[in-house]
Formats: sequence, structure tokens, C-alpha cells
Amino acid sequence: MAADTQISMEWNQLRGLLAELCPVHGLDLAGAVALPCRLPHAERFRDWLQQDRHGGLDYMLRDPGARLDPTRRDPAAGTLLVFGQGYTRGWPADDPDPVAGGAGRTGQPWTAGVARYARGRDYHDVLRSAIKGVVAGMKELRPELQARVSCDSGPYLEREYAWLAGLGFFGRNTCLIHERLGSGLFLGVAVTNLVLDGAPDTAEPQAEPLYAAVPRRLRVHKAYLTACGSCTRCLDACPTGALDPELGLDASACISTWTIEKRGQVPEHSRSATRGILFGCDICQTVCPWNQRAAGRDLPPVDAAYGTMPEHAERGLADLAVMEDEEFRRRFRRTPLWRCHPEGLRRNAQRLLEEKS
Ligand code: B12
Ligand code: SF4
Ligand code: SF4
Repeated sequence: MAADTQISMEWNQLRGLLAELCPVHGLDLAGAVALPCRLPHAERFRDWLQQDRHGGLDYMLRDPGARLDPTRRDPAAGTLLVFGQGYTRGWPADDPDPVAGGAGRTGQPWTAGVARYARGRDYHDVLRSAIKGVVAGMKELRPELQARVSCDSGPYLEREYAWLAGLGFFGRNTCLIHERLGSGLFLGVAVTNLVLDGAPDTAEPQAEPLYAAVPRRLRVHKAYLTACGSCTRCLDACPTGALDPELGLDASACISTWTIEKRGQVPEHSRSATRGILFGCDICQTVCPWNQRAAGRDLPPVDAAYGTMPEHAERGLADLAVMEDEEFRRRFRRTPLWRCHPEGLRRNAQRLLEEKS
């Protein structure tokens, strides 16, 4: 983004544009946060880093200042647009329950051990191109618009911005939850040179997003942090005790970290916890009542790109355990499984086979 150009737009004009463009590009939610802005949970993030709850995910240590303030990277940034795109409508009751064995259960395909977010095409590609589609549509009206589009991998606290922009609330499992859609949502952002006239007070989180394919629970009049109430299901269900009600998630204990991000073996003490799990972990979302309710609702379907890829059913766990790098590349290059590298997938599959024997 060029360093010195900002353009103005009316808040309601942006609302109209998002309402027109988001459905065309398969986006469920969109909102805006004026920059620079004070992040209410910046301290939570700093503590998380300081207490080593990042679990050795080194990319989280890189330039934390930029993560807290996008204008450090893009001085002309005036508005951060944040988008949500569903990949599952809740966690259906007939989904093989990972707590009960997932892919380890007899008769289940190996994909039952893959977290739902990773069963289709790579969401980075799908969501980024959807957001770019919205930006391109906006540019037809305002050619001077500039935007840096990012999903997941950029230095942005995406859940924090999503909450500020009114997309949902924080669960005790740390996920961003929408009252009707649940937490099966990917988040992405566009850091733009827009300055919005008539935008709400930046110091306050918004109660509703600018655009929602499905509105939040009741009409939400005031933003709130969480709607977990007295529920602690996710804390109780997490098999490694990775969730702390005060401190959030400890990535060094999270199965997701071990099965996706790390290269070594799952530590001995967590081995029984990962039973039946091949890649990622959904346990703290599967048990969440917001997701169970979402699964029973009549909601518009998610983008077909997030459906299970039937072509992989021809391969079994035993094939994955010895899969050559070349086949891994061919099959999984454009999927989230790419993240764990061929050796990670072989390792995970071997562990599951050992469990079964
Ligand atoms: C590092 C990372 C991980 C790590 C650490 C996760 C973590 N909770 O921090 C690991 C590898 C474990 C992981 C796992 C998963 N991840 Co991840 N991950 C990220 C990443 C890259 C950074 C997260 C981060 O900044 N962590 C630092 C902590 C401190 O931040 P935070 O948890 O977001 O919390 C902040 C706020 O949300 C707020 N907050 C959070 N919870 C609460 C609760 C209360 C009560 C309060 C007051 C505040 C609060 O305070 C924090 C500071 O601002 C983001 C993408 C991004 N750029 O943001 C994706 C992201 C969070 N992951 C995502 C997904 C889908 C997953 C998995 C579901 C994948 C899977 N099935 O295996 C799991 C979910 C595990 C879980 N329960 O969080 C989505 C989440 C979407 C959503 N609806 O929330 C994101 C946003 C990616 C995306 N673009 O869609 N992930
Ligand atoms: S993703 Fe799994 S291991 Fe990680 S916090 Fe949730 S339940 Fe625990
Ligand atoms: S399981 Fe309960 S405590 Fe955990 S996020 Fe869902 S509602 Fe909140």
C-alpha cells in the first residue's frame, strides 16, 4: 500500500457495497474497524507470548508490535475490513466424534481424523480470493482504493478485529463464535486506505457487523465479550488441558500444534490424547453448544470448496503412512494438509496405525 494516500467513504456507503458484494463472493460476515485503534486485549496477547503459551510457534514472536498495530506496516491504513466465511455449519451430530476415536474407529475413513477446517481446499486461497473479489468490486467505484488482503498468515490478531467489528464473541475455547453460525468460520482481513465518515466510536466494539448473511442471535444491542455463561464444556473436554479460563490456549499443549505445526513426535504424555486424530483438533468446538445448535439450523450451505474431497477416499491410512513426497505434493498442495509437510502426515498416520494394532 502506498504510504501517503487515504480516501474517504461514508460508513453507510461501505455498508451498501458490502451487502452487494459479499453474497456474490460467498462471504458470510463483514465488518470494519477504524485504524489506528487500541486493542482491548493487547495485554492478553503480550502475556501469551511472555508466558510461552505460543508453544514455540516462532512466527508468533516476529514483530508483535505490527500484530497490534497494522499502521506500522502500512502507514496509510485507515480502515481494517474483516471478513468471516463459514466452512461448516456447526458440528453435525453424525460426525465421527474425535473424543470417541475419530479415524481410529473401525469402518471410519481416514478423513474422519482430519479437523473439519482441513477437509476441503486451502482456505487461504479460497477466502483470500473472495476478499479480493470484494475489493475489486469496490475499486470499480473507487479506483484509488488500496488494500492488503490477508488470511491467517498475516500479522493481524484476526479474532480481536472480528470481535471489534461485531462478527461474534469470544468463547472459552478462544474461538470467535457467531450466535447462529457457530465457530466454523475462517477469518480474513483487508487493510485499506479508507477513512470512514460517520463510523462508530473506534474505542467501542460494535454490536453487529456491517454485513451478515445470517444475523446474530437476537438483535444484539450492545457488544459483549462472551456468551459462554456458566458453560465449561470445552475446558472439560480438552484432552490435554490446553485451555485455561483466564489465560486462553496453551499452544504447546494443543493437539492442533502437535499434529499440524510440529515436526517431532507427539510427546509421550499427550499420546493417548491424540487417539484417532490425524490432523488438527476440533474437540473444543465439537462439544460447544453454540455449534451443536448451529448444526440443527436451516442455514445456507458453505462454499463447495470446503466439502470433503472424495478423490482421497481411494487412499487409506496405511497409504498415507508411506506416501511419497511427490504424491503428497500432487494430492495435497492446495489443501490445508500441505501445512504439515509429507513427513508430518506420514508420522501422524503411523501413530494412528500403531494405535489400531
Ligand atoms: C497461532 C494460531 C493457532 C495456534 C494457537 C491458537 C490460539 N488460540 O492462539 C494453534 C496451532 C494451536 C491453532 C489452532 C487452531 N486454529 Co488457529 N490460528 C492461529 C493464528 C495464526 C494466530 C492466533 C493468535 O494470534 N494467537 C494468540 C492469542 C493470544 O490470540 P487469540 O487466541 O486470537 O486471542 C485474542 C483475542 O481473540 C482475545 N481473546 C481470545 N479468547 C478470548 C476469551 C476471552 C474471555 C477474552 C476476554 C478475550 C479473548 O484476546 C486475544 C488477544 O487479542 C490465527 C490467525 C491470525 N492471524 O489471527 C489462527 C486462527 C485463530 N485459527 C483458526 C482455526 C480455525 C484453528 C483451529 C480450529 C484449527 C483446528 N481445527 O485444528 C484450531 C483451534 C484451536 C483453538 N481452540 O483456538 C481460525 C479461528 C477462527 C475462529 N472462528 O475463531 C484463525 C483465526 C485462522 C483464520 N484466519 O481463520 N491456531
Ligand atoms: S484444539 Fe483440541 S487440544 Fe487444542 S485446545 Fe481445543 S480441544 Fe484442546
Ligand atoms: S463449550 Fe461452552 S465454554 Fe466453551 S466456547 Fe462453547 S459455550 Fe463457551
